[in-house]
Amino acid sequence: MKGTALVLLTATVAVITDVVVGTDVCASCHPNATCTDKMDGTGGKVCNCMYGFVGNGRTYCQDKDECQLGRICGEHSRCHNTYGSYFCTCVSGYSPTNNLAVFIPNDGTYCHDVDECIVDGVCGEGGVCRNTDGDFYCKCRTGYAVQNGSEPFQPLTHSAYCELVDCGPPPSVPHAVQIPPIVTRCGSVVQFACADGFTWTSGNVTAICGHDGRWSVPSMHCKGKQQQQQ
Ligand SMILES: *[C@@H]1O[C@H](CO)[C@@H](O)[C@H](O)[C@H]1NC(C)=O
Ligand SMILES: *[C@@H]1O[C@H](CO)[C@@H](O)[C@H](O)[C@H]1NC(C)=O
Ligand SMILES: *[C@@H]1O[C@H](CO)[C@@H](O)[C@H](O)[C@H]1NC(C)=O
Ligand SMILES: [Ca+2]
Repeated sequence: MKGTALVLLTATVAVITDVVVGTDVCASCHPNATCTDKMDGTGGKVCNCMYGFVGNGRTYCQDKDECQLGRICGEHSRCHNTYGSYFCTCVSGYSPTNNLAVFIPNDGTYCHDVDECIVDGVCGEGGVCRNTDGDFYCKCRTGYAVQNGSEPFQPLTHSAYCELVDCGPPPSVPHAVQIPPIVTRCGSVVQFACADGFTWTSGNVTAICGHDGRWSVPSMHCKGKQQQQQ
């Protein structure tokens, strides 16, 4: 009660001083306050703390912590209070729509998702990028297999990567030869033929390089021609 009475008394004195001394009021303003016309039509002046400060305009104008006013920076953001002002940044995976590192939301800037897939090769060779809200992930395109991890993976935090599936040298088939061209990548087909002096009797003459990096073994049989003549 004592405190309230003192404030009321101070306020009353202040009003009287304004009217009597006039422009001297401005001389009493705090360094971080501005002197403005009173809105009550008395022709008096009043000290108001500047933007970013709160106080009585005379004996104190202290920093206003804008970050305490709720989520003024908007979604996916962080608020940073500074002396007399504040600024906003975006959390990881988001960036300000003004394309700068920091922003103040009064110009309509807000935090929006970063499309990480715009950067070429973010998923490495053979990787396919998919953007998500606040993040992204990678998968391996056909013909590539994930190594050192599993799909989907995040190349910045996982050590997984895509590697070209290559089956290596095709399998050898008894009494048969491979017909060039020999391509050993995933999905490649290699044709076989019976070697000189042998003839095909049954089975499949192709080997296919599978997604698992292994060749299918041709089921063909080649029989010696002399054997047949017997
Ligand atoms: C006024 O504000 C500035 C920052 O804008 C600050 O550096 C300065 O110390 C303040 N003055 C006083 C007297 O509080
Ligand atoms: C595989 O992953 C481990 C960690 O999980 C990492 O230390 C290693 O370097 C990775 N290997 C390759 C070839 O990237
Ligand atoms: C041989 O086998 C592959 C699958 O391994 C198949 O796609 C192909 O049609 C087969 N060829 C014949 C002639 O049966
Ligand atoms: Ca994203």
